[in-house]
Amino acid sequence: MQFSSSFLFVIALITLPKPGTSLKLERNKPRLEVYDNQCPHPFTPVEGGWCYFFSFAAERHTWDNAQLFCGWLHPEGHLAELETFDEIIDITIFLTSSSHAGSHGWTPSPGPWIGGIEIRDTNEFIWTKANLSILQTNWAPSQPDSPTSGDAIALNASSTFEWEDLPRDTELPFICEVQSNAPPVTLVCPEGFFRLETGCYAINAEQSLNWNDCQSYCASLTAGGRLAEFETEKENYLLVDYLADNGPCVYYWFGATEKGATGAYKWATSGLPLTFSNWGDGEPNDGAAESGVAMACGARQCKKGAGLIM
Ligand SMILES: [Ca+2]
Ligand SMILES: [Ca+2]
Ligand SMILES: [Ca+2]
Repeated sequence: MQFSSSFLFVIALITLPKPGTSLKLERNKPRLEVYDNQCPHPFTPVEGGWCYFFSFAAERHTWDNAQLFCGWLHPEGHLAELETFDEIIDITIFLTSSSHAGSHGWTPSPGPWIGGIEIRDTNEFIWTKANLSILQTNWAPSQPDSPTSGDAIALNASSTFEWEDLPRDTELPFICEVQSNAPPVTLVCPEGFFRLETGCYAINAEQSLNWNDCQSYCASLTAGGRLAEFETEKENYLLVDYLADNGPCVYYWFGATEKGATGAYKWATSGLPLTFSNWGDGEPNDGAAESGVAMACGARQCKKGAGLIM
């Protein structure tokens, strides 16, 4: 079976090794510099487009009171929710490279609180404001381990800000968050890439390559290049709309792949399960192992792409 196949990809893994943390501190997108008026007072702008408030030790609260405090600081304020790999990386790099832990009286740990809580006593956690399951984590070894129901997540300022779960009535410092004010500053993409709100991408509709060869080709174009992995549903639809308006109507490989012949799909480089999907009717339907996933532009749907592997 011969399809005209194409691919798209995102760029730039910048590796920042941090010995002693279980989180591999690497970035998969260029980092947004701090910009003027990024954050409302008294929030601190952090590279990556984030706005946080870092409490001092005198402001120690239970998790619930810390959440209230964040709401008093700003109508949209809430305990920090680190929903994406990028956000975890950005805040962890910021905290480990600044003197916050000492100057804010956060050590000895535990603390500060962030905005994740446990569902009953299941060891499953959600971001409360976003009401999202927490899939991308940075737990310290052996965590979560608290037997209390409805525990919450604290960073450990004494050990590179890895996460631990603690009873919510523990009084700790905390980190609040608000959305940044301004539109993102210009993200400079490598030559040949175009920019969308969610990153730098390129498409190649000229060559027919199988999924593995596309992945290799992406890596050859720029440091960290890879088939696109959609961290959010928004990223998926931004690319779908872009392709509908700008790309030829072909199948486009992206960075989801099957592990074995299980029908379970993950993002290839992060290893995270897909948190949303947009399968076409009857998909996925390929019985082969390690199938890649492609988008069919006309239907604006994902199609399992074994037919593209030649
Ligand atoms: Ca956040
Ligand atoms: Ca628990
Ligand atoms: Ca714990």
